[in-house]
Amino acid sequence: MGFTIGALCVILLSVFIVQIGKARELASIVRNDPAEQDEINKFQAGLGLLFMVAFLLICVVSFVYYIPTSLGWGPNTAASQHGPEIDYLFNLTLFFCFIVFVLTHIALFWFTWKYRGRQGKVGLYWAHNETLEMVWMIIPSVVMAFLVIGGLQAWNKIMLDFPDNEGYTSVALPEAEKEYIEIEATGSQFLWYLRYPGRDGKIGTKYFTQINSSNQLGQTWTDEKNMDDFMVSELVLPVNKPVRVRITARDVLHNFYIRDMRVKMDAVPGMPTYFIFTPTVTTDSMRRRLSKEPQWQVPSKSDDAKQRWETYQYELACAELCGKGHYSMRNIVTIVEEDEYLDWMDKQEGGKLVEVVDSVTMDVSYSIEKGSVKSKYFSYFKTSDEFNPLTDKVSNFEKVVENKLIVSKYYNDIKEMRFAAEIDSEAFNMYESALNEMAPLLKAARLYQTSQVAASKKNAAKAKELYLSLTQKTEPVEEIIVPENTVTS
Ligand SMILES: [Cu+2]
Repeated sequence: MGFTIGALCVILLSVFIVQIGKARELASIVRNDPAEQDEINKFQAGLGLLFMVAFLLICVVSFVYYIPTSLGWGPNTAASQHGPEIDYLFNLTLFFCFIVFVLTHIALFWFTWKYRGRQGKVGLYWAHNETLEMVWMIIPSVVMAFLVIGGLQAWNKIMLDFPDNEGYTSVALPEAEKEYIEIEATGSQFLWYLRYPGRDGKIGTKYFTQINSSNQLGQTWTDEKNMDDFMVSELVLPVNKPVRVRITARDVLHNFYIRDMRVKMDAVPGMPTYFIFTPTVTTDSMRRRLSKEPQWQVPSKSDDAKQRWETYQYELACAELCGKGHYSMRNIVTIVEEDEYLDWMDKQEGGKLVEVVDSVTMDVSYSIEKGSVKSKYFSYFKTSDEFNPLTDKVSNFEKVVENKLIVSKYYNDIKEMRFAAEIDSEAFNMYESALNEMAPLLKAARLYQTSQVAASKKNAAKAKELYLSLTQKTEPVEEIIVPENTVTS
């Protein structure tokens, strides 16, 4: 309301000044007084100078005012490895533009003041001036060359692709050099299809003729690489690991944009593009960074009980106006530590263990519940009566997942036992060291491939052995409370 009234006042005032000026001008023509005409010109040019000062001041003040929300300033520094370079280029461009902006505005209004109409003064006719033309061509071209070459160098560095033939490989979790995670984002009116490669680290092939209501990307089911690919609505990525996003579109132009990561690339139908970036700030650290800023210490719009910084999320948005539902193409991006990432991967892969008790020996063993794996491949064939071309591979895949779930079960059981034990007691330390021993087994179990069924089975057996040695050793100890669901044999 206040703003509307203010704006209205400004408009009325300007109309008033213009009308007064017009009336004076008309009066001077009627009176035919040249001196008065000079006075009017002086007044108008003076107003121009005043406007210039006010305008430049407003520009500077608004810039300072918006610093807390400007990219590359205040808390909004980039959260990816290449980001600071882009911020630097933006600021360098801003610096030169600011100088040109101020100088040209001063020149514009100063000239209207200095060369305002005066009686007896005639304008000078200047056909051209070579020195002047040289100056206004050479200075901008040097500055432009400097900016463009700097930008090109940064662009080439950022867009350096990972070639397959130089030992770069896409994996589920990069741990060595030349390893990266490849994910796929497909723009579609009006949502993003986000696909992860699963434990094999390879995105399966797709072909547009295969697209139907239950196969939105057109994945080809004869390709083994598709078996573990899963689709998500929220991007979760581990911190400090290189990510290559394969960007495609199903219908019209879209744009894959993660502001905080300084990632922006068109999604073009029929022409895959890509962007490589390494997130360097987890969502949690970003929130902590924002918590120090006064404008983030206010109640959150999405959750009254929380402060604004507590609900901050990185966001993937479509940055190409692609139709009337364009605004809905936004997904949350969460950057987490490696452990959390692996836990999340487990949830996406799915799978459920069922307990099997041998009726003779009463031995307990575990196996996977058929159809509990959650990848796109499994959910597709769960509801479709199409022939599954990879039936034998499917059972191997389920075996590998089963072995992981077994290791994971033992790991979590020991964790619970440690939780129940008194901190720093003998039992606690024993569980602690068992967990340390178990951790690499769990990690390996998460990354075994279909071709490594035997290895994954051995791995699970090792975990079982470790678990049994522990429970058998601790059973007689009285003060240990064994949780109800712990299985002993
Ligand atoms: Cu779009």
